[in-house]
Amino acid sequence: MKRLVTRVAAVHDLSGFGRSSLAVIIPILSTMGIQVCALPTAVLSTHTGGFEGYSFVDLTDSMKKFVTHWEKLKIEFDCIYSGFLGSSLQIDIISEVIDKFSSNKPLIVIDPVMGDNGELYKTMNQEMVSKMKGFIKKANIITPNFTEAAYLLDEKYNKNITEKQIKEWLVRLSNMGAEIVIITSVPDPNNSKNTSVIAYNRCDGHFWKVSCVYIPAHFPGTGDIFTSVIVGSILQGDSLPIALDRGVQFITTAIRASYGYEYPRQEGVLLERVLGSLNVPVVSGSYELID
Ligand code: PXL
Repeated sequence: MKRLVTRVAAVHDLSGFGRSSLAVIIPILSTMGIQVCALPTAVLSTHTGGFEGYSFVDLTDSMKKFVTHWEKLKIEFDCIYSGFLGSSLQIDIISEVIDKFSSNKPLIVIDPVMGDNGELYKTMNQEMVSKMKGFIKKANIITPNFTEAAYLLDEKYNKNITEKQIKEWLVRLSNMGAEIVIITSVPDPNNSKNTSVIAYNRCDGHFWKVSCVYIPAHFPGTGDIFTSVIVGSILQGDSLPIALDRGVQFITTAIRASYGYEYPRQEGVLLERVLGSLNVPVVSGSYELID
């Protein structure tokens, strides 16, 4: 029987407070008309970006049982989307999930969440980095930020990177497996305040760039928000440059709706105020082809 609604298996943590991971992925994809089936990797009281003394429950053992049940139910997914992992052991479990649920060829999206601003997150380590290098082979699309791209390639985090070098990084990352590589938070060597999202599609050899307007605030969870919009957009049938545009536009809208207010940044962007804009038709694109 044909499914009525596109379905995604979302393999991420659930952080109770602070808007990141499943707390943003579920509302974004639901708003985009996509069913989210959560396979939680860990449950935390808050995300780890800026809160002290958080409680962390690793769900590595439970994940196997969840997957066994899903197999018995013969659930099919149109996409398997993974992000923040509770332990490097979970990479083996998710690799198995991908193999077991691959008969209908779901889109595999891996966001190799490991760090930001040149550093690894508190719960990550070098073992995670080396296992992640193997794990991304399984993906059709990967969405590392600039820091994660550097770790995956054993390159230095150097903000003076040229467009030629970043294209080389994209091709090298794609040669590790995924047809589409999207690097976020790429520094602009001509303007230290600006960043861009740069992507490569190995199938047609095109490179795409979307420049991001500088907004003087950093909010955790924005990587999860961006990749969720990319996943939703591609599953709705958008082209890669349109998906990139929608991701950047949404994150910009969300940050603009938030940064004028005085509140602790670690609570994340005021997602609830902007979710509705996901259903506004895309009017004009700002993407560039940079072949
Ligand atoms: O947004 C990435 C992310 C996801 N999950 C947890 C995190 C972070 C980033 O800090 O701490 C638990």
